[in-house]
Amino acid sequence: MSSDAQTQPLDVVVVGAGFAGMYAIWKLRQSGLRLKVIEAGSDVGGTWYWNRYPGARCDITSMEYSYGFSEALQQEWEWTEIMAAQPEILSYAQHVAERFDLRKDIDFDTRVTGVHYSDDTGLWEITTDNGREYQARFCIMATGCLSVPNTPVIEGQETFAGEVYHTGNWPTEGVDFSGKSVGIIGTGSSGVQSIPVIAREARHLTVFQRTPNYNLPANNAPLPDDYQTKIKTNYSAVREAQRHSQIGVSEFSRGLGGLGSYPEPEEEILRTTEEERQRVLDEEGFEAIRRYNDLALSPEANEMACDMFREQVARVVSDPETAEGLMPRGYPYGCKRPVIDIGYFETFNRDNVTLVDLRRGGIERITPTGVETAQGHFEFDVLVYATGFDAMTGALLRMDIRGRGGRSLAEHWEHGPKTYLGLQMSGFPNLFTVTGPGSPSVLSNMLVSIEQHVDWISDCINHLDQKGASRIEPDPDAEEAWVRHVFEIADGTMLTSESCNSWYLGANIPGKPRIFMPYVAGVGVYREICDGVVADGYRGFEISAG
Ligand code: NA7
Repeated sequence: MSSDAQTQPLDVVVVGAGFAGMYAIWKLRQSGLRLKVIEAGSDVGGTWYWNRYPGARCDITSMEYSYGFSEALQQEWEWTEIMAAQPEILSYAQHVAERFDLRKDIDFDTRVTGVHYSDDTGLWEITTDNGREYQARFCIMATGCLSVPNTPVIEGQETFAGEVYHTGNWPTEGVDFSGKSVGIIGTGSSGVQSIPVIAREARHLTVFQRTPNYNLPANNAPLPDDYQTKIKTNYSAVREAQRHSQIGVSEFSRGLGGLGSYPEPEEEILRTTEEERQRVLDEEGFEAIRRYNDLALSPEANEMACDMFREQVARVVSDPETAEGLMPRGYPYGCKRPVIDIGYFETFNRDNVTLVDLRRGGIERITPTGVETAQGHFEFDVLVYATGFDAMTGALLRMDIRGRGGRSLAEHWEHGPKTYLGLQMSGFPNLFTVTGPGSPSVLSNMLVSIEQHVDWISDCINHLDQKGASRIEPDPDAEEAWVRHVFEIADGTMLTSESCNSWYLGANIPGKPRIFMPYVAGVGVYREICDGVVADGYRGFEISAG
């Protein structure tokens, strides 16, 4: 039992000191709550603490992917690029921790193992891997959506004799690839960002690709002065616009680059001629694919745009076989989170880069010296897994979370995650999830969704305390109805397309229920729903004393 907890239970335990946990400290302190944040890493930053792989970068403009809770903070911090790279985002997190003296409320190097609700005391009992224990009235899971790296089980992987890394758990001291040959498995965002950088450093790079992506160019650049001035002059309007937008990015960044800032598509591809499409490809290259507005609803339109994309790959990549290998096929553009890249396709024109298109014969085993595929054996000194995450539910399910009557979250989520508003689960009183499944979460600018959730949770705790109530949890019917609603509005869109194996669906993890997890209606609509629930006296929640 932590010394604090022995004498008196805490008001709140927060698990995780990424952007969500950090903001929770600032916010809950305003109400004078006694809290502790428990963090497995040695410092703040969450995703940006662990994902230090070369080339790691945000895919949303940093002026918008940043906290909006403090006018002084947003005025004083200077971003250097449109979309900041990982070191700069981590420095920002560290600056915030110092500026608001957050670290004094965080226990670092401590991984939570058990989170059990006591029916007797009505408190949450939290156990950790270093023996520290905590008790609290409320528990907030700020555990991140992409925080449990997925390393696929491949025969023989333990026999590999060289160095092994995972992009999602990169060594703090970095990795020196110079003079080494490297094999990388995975071409999602992490692979696509790191491959050009590793290729420049390593003697040779072999890329094992199972599914190519419809990547878009990042268009990153040093932060334009006039853009910075425009945002800083209008920051409160920018933040307000974010809160009522689709993905949490305001129109102030329109046209700049990054997710959510692309200009509105205005043309229907189905109305264009082959000649026009060729001209657009000449002018816009890979970006041509995002000028059309009929791709989401018409499979025919989508396929036409995909044809343009494939043609552009053939234009950029000199070797025809490699170009063919890099062409995505058989699933629509837009069903996965778009991957944005800096010089990815051009990298395959380098003499020291080899593409292994696993669609022509998959990985059979890992050997002491490389990877055996149906196409032959490939040797290298260093193996990098860029194989993604057990997204959205992974971090919660790897802790032993037990609610009323000792019922585990794993049981509650046996057939997929069930939440009310992505904020709470029935049977788990006073346990909250930040950006949990069933909320816009990974479909949005996370900073905007994090602030909304933490504000909502903080208001909820204050409401209970003011009423003299001690417990809140969702009504099972409200939870069921919300799960159905989340499913219904995603159903029929490309996001749930049969041919799409995205991590939004849990399809990247063998055995994980195939359920579309985030809420697609947008952060503005979702915020209104959450506020409406509160205005209706916490409709769908059961609040009780005792
Ligand atoms: P992703 O997007 O899940 O990508 C993982 C990649 O690893 C993807 O190309 C997978 O191929 C590949 N993969 C996974 N398992 C295997 C095996 N067994 N063999 C070969 N290839 C495999 O994760 P990222 O880390 O790149 O990005 C996650 C998010 O982080 C991203 O969307 C941004 O929001 C930031 P597949 O496509 O499954 O065929």
